[in-house]
Amino acid sequence: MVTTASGAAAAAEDDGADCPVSLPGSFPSSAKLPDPFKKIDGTRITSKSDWRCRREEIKKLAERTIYGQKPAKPASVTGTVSATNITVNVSENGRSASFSAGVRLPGGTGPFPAVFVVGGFGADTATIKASGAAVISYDPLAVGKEGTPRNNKQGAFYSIYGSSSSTGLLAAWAWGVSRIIDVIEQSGGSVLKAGALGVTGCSRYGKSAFAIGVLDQRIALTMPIESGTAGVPALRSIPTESGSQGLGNAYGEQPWFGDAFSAYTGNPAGLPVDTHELVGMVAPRGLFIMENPHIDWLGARSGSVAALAGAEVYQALGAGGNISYWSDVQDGTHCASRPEWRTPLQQNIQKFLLKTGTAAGTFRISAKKPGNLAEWRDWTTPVLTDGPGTTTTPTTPTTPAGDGCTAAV
Ligand code: MCU
Repeated sequence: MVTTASGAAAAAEDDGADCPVSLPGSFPSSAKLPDPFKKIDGTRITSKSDWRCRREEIKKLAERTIYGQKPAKPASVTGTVSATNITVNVSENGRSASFSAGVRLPGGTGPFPAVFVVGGFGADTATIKASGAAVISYDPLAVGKEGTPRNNKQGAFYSIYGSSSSTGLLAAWAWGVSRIIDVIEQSGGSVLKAGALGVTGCSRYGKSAFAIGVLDQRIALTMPIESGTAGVPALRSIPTESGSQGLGNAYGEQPWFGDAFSAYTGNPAGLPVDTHELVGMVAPRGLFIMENPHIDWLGARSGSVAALAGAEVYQALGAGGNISYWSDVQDGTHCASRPEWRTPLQQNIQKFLLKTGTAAGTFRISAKKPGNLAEWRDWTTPVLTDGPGTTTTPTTPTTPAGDGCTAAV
């Protein structure tokens, strides 16, 4: 169980994969952000250990409505890790695909922690390496191409799961990183440390960095930069934020969202989840959200709404110090190199990857784009107990207490 204040990564990609979740055929509408602590059966969780299976509900809802399904580890994943390169070969159901990623090591002696840098721009790779972590350069476009119609998606993911898969690029890109982690785990750990992995990227690759951390609990530190619509910003808030990229616009620009999101582009109140719960899915692991308040298109106000609401999950789990949000920056350029983020970036790497630091997270919300959490929620944050929960799961009435959803913290 990972609901500890230390925020360590989990051993598994999806720690709650065994939780029983049955999704209803339709969802109640809510203009405000859904209560992250309220289960599909309508009861609220009472203990920290209940979060494991509540998180799984959120994951299934997010796959159903926002991302599309991210399949679990395929039957065969093989590959190699060297000081310069990682190769991945995947096969499933008679189909196979390969892709690779570049590695750059920092000075010193390994094995090293590492940060996946998605796409080639906007991430401060110099500070990452100077902090003592390796950089893994991940090209998501080899796993899921941009510029394709939704009925003819291309790339390694779609070679395996089919070009008409309804899974969007963000989940496909996240699947690619999960398979690289499988290879790192299998490599024996002489170059890179499997338990000390982070991810970052800017703009569309900030959306990607966020989805990667949300959908794989082996990521210890998630650092999306200026992610905009389909990234951190709350989907319900975006249509109320002037100048931000509309939901339908983002859905149409690239197949980032899953195909099922088309039902919600004009009706985000109908979504059974919102991005604050994706923030909650990262908890209690390290999360450092960076945003740019100078460009309206990037929806930084809606980003802070999601961060503030998601931080309530961190609080409830006793891990409030593991989330940071920073939009108070000078340079208005999209994906600029920013001096303001260097120290917190290094502190997050030290705390969650090197395990040498203990700096508490910070919220530095720009006065240009402040979100107002009170406007967006009608729920309060529970005081969760440390022990097993007191509620059972009505969908499995014959299952005794201690059914795996009530594991000790
Ligand atoms: C913020 O990410 C995107 C944005 O969603 C797009 O509308 C725009 O075309 O590109 C941004 C980006 O990826 O910039 C590099």
